[in-house]
Amino acid sequence: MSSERIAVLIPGRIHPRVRARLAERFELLEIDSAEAAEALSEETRARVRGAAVSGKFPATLMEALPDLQVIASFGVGYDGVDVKAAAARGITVTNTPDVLNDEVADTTIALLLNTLRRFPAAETYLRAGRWAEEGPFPLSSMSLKGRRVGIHGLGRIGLEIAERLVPFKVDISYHTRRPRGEVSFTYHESLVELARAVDTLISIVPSTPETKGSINAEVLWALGPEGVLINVGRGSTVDQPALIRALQDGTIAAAGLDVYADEPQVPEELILLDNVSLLPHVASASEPTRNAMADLVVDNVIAWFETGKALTPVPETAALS
Ligand code: NAP
Ligand code: 8YV
Repeated sequence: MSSERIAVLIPGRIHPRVRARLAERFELLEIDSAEAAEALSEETRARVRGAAVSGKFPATLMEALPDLQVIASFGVGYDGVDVKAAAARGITVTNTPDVLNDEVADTTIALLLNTLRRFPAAETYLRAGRWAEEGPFPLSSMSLKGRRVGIHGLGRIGLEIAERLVPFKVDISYHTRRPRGEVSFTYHESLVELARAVDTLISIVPSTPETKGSINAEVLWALGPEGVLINVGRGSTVDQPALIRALQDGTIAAAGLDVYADEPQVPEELILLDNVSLLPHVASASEPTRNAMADLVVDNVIAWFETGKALTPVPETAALS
């Protein structure tokens, strides 16, 4: 195929399957990070026509690669890529939607149950020998039974989460900017209205200027003292200091988090709380799902150079494909 000598850049770390599969067909160039473009000569940078990235791809790197046509981003969320700059330069950006929906939805249910029923703490108790020495682990004060669950973001993953919750016989409602016509779940026009109506808020929205800090003190207050927040979307959508205060002073009861404001940093105040369940951004992190994501990254690059069309371009650059 004609793509054999096309130069594709990987800035920073990426899933090994992306590197291995790209190396079979393309000239692979690697730099330590998106800020290290000067490690390549001007002549080499001028040859780069594709890129695959997990994380940051700033406008400065696009400027350093004058012939760049496509950036294939690993993950469904692509907030690390400056898509506005890419669209302005005519560069197509792709992401990895759908292939991770089931894994992320499954993890969300697990995190919800862990938060309510404190299973990780119960296991730690057993492993420390305390069951035999001190007797049964304390009863959990919370249960999933009878909860009113609100989903913030009923997109590809949010819908999978909602459908998994149906057999748990909980009441389900949601907030998005526009109601999803085809579902029977109750729609709320604002996030704060949703929070007021439920006692369990699951957030699975992208990181955008609009969602930044949207789960704030007012929303947490509306969720109330029985309230539980589960965040599997992005850490930026939560006002993290406000959440820590709300967990410390009983404004809400508990939180289950997979994502944080400044990953991989997790504030000590959160780690010290026993009414939180914390995961290190692992919602999609099984080998089969990460392999499927890696394949979609590579298949997008191949499709672009073979057909001039990407498989899963992000909406902001879809018109270029
Ligand atoms: P999606 O299909 O695009 O769904 C996004 C949902 O959010 C839509 O329902 C959208 O509805 C809603 N939304 C967007 N902006 C909103 C706003 N300002 N206010 C209220 N609702 C808003 O995306 P997805 O595939 O489900 O993924 C969602 C996000 O989950 C990703 O972008 C990523 O950040 C995160 N994620 C995290 C992990 C993890 O490992 N923890 C894994 C996968 C994904 P409207 O457009 O109608 O508002
Ligand atoms: C990945 C994610 O962990 O798809 C996403 O948006 O947050 C996760 O599936 C991440 O993108 C890979 O670093």
